[in-house]
Amino acid sequence: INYEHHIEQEALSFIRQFYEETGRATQECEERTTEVVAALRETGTYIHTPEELAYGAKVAWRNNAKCIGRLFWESLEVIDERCADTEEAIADALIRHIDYATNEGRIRPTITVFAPQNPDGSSIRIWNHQLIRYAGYRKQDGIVGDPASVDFTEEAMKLGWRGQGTKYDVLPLVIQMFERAPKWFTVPENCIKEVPLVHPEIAGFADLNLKWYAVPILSDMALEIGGIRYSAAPFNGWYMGTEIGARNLADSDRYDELPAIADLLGLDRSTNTTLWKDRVLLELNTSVIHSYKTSGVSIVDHHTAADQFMRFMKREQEQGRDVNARWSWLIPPMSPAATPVWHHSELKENRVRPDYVTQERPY
Ligand code: HEM
Ligand code: NRG
Repeated sequence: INYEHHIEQEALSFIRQFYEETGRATQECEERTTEVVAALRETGTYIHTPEELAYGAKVAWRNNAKCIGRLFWESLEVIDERCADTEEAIADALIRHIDYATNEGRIRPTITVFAPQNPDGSSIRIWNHQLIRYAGYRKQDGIVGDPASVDFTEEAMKLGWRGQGTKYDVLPLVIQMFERAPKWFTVPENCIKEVPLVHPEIAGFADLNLKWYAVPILSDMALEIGGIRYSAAPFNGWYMGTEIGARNLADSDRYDELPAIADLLGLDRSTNTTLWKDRVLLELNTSVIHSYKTSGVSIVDHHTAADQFMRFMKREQEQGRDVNARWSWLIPPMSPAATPVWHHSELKENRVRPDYVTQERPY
């Protein structure tokens, strides 16, 4: 297929959707359409207005098939940093994003959008998976820290970064502009909010010295709007407790903390039939929700998130829109059949735009 023709189709369908959904005049829509087509034919690209960009980023969230948190799509805060034109300016904007989104714990769903990919394919890339994430170091007898971060950690070290070597070293920001060499930047410690895990009833739980960071800020996906690819557009909401308690700290190929917690609780690990893993998961997830709440950091439990998702589906249907959904991602990893989402395995995923899409790893 003709690439430019493809962009033009995407652009026109987005402009039409924008004017229709936001109740703007058809006269304006026609003028804007003419302008976009002319820009595309002359330069191979076009520039979204700030209003188009903000609307596109919100609709991309509304459309994302894997996200259970979409009820709040209209409240996304969109920060336009398309003018940031050095690695330093981008790093500063990322640190402002972390500060603004963290908001002392009252997390604000936020996206910062940098300049899009050029027609020649060159682009800005943030190498981090999330702006805040823990390093993982391969050692003789296993991995220290987050095994999911081992490859990225090695890249950061090749660039000259050195961590302290703890289980919870926060990784640097790694920014690459176009074909230049990537540059790394340390995130100031006072911007990074973390939550030490305690348990509402089990006093010894705090001695496990478990913790997690407050805000998940995905930074490796592209935001696609109207044929334009924003290859650097980090976004965040708040955590659903199970992401931390049933996956990050629990998976045997992540922090693998279940056996240590079982021993603290005095559970019999010699047989599956004691359901020791299930009992540990319950206490660990109780601790995650309790600790975030008592630290004043926004978090949602999986039952409430599932209820919110059902309200989202109902509202979308009332608006006459299809809900794009990947059921296997929408069901939570704990007690999935105890949530209403379980009973909606008929949900379908389609190719829709705007959307957040995975992109090729830059390293
Ligand atoms: C995925 C919850 C906000 C876009 C997810 C997942 C959860 C979740 C539980 C599955 C993650 C996994 O299994 O690894 C929430 C909650 C939010 C929120 C509780 C609170 C407001 C947002 C926002 C955006 C967003 C603000 C974008 C503007 C996405 C995308 C994915 C996702 C693109 C798929 C990630 C991937 O492919 O790896 N969300 N989300 N979410 N969410 Fe949300
Ligand atoms: N499971 C990942 C984060 C994925 C996105 N989750 C969100 N997104 N809640 C983890 O770090 O555990 N969000 O934008 O809020």
